[in-house]
Amino acid sequence: MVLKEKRENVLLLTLNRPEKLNALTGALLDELHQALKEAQEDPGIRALLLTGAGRAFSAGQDLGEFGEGKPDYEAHLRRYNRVVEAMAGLEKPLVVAVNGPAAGAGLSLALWGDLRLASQEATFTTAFARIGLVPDSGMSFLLPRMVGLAKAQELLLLSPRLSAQEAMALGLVHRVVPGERLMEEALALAQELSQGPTRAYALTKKLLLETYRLSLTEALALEAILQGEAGRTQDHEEGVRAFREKRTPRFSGR
Ligand code: LHQ
Repeated sequence: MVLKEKRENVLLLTLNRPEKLNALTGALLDELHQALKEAQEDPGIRALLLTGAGRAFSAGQDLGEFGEGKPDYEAHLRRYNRVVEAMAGLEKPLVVAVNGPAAGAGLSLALWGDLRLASQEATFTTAFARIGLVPDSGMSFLLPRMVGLAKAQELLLLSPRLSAQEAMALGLVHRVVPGERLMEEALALAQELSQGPTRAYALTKKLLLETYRLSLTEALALEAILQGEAGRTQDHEEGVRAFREKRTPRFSGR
């Protein structure tokens, strides 16, 4: 259900239920969580790329998973939440390639990518309100921060289906590329990131998340602590040496 393929220092993860538009089930989420955990622990992996198999990125929760029963969504969301925590806490850059429709929690997962590419055919919809639900998988946290409160209100209450171009104009994705070039471009980006200063990336990601809940004084203090940590990495040393020697740095991720 989740394909894993290592290409040099990049781990390519593919949501793989193409016949169901990669709709999310508990089992798929558990596999995704396991893959993220392994990637976090593997020093040989320095960037990740997440995409979907077939014509969709992900249609969100598989609405057929629970049959006619009355499921306990609060309990079910624990499986989503540990995936989201693993994505948000991932100490390596995550590129997401949105290859087709992304809806509901499928859109949430896409937004947790640090850099998000979309094919021209991709579409984006929050979907939750259409079926009488509230945003989840971190969307209530991330969306207003990405697009501002006013736009988040509109996207969450009306669930319009946005084109890739519209999503880019709002900042939901960073780049739109023709479908046939999506994976090539996304892999090139992930490969570039996999040769970067991995610790500095991890600490930057941490800062961008943490500062939301901090005062300016606290944010400045955290910057100083994490800069102290970045300053002690071999990659910082190499970066400065390469700058002096007017050459491209060779970062090791340490
Ligand atoms: C689907 C689905 C789907 C099953 C399309 N499931 N079959 C978390 C935890 C706890 C509780 C619940 O919620 C959550 C978080 C969530 O994610 S809630 C939101 C769940 N997702 C949705 O409501 C999205 C529903 N789907 C759509 O809006 C569209 O299908 C999208 C935009 C994904 C794709 O549109 P199209 O490309 O036009 O395809 P389609 O609508 O024709 O769908 C193709 C088939 O896929 C169709 O089946 P059929 O047998 O008629 O060919 C759909 O029923 C099926 N499908 N999404 N989530």
